[in-house]
Amino acid sequence: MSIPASLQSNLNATASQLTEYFMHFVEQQGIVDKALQQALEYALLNGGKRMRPLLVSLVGELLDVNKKELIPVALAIECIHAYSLVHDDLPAMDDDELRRGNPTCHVKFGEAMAILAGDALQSMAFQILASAKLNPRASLRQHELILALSKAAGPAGMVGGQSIDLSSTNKQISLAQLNQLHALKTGALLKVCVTLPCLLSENITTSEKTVLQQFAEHIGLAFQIQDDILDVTADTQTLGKPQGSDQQANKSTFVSLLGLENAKQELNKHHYLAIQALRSLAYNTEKLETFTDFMVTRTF
Ligand code: GRG
Repeated sequence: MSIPASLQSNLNATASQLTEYFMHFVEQQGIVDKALQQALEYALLNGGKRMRPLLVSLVGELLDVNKKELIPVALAIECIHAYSLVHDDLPAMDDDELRRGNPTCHVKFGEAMAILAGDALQSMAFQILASAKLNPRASLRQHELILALSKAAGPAGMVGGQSIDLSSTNKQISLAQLNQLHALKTGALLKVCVTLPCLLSENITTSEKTVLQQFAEHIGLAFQIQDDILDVTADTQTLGKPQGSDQQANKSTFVSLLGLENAKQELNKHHYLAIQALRSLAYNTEKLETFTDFMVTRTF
């Protein structure tokens, strides 16, 4: 299943501007160790659906944020996402050999270099946000952008979720605990894709921001549930990772906890609530609704 036609031009524009900004940024750094440069470029540029940058672009468009301001924001988030995947694939974590149908970063460049590439991508994310040339009004919010991303990525966000995930391996956990784990591990970064464009918007009200964040929480959980469903239903070629890999690692998933049918119900619930949140807003949310439908029905 490919991206819906109505989102294709947003995705194409965002993806190409992101690559251009990234390449220019990397060039400016004057990285001495070319092996490190190759590894971090591989992690960021070697495929990926660019769902987070697309979400930033769609929320920005909804709120009439200048497109130029959104690119560094989208790139900073994608750098955090790419670093998290590189570290998640390491032998000490999920020990995966394939990512996006290609060798994982540590398989291609060695474990130590993959750790460093992840570290570099993480610091680059904040450097990109801190050095972004925003318009005078938006630049007043620059520290808030950095603060929100650091919270979402850090111990009370994505890293915290990953840590709970690792410590709950081989343990029975409740649905509430699984929801909390994924709200942090996968959800925090998706939520910040909404929070950052809201910070750049000049007109958004507090209640509209709350509704958009609720929308993001539901798509975050729906995205993870669909990932768990795909893990048991899709073939290896499609996902680029071994089928049932989370089950093999003895991790609780929505499917292992609820069964396939109830996991699908849970997915439908979050899908419905995400759409309801959007429809309660006085904006044209058609594209974000299409994005939501795609996130929950994706097959890759
Ligand atoms: C190592 C600090 C640290 C955190 C890792 C997000 C994460 C935390 C690990 C990823 C594990 C995983 C596969 C979760 C399932 C949902 C998910 C985030 C899938 C990957 O995101 P996509 O599908 O990836 O957007 P692409 O390749 O399209 O960029």
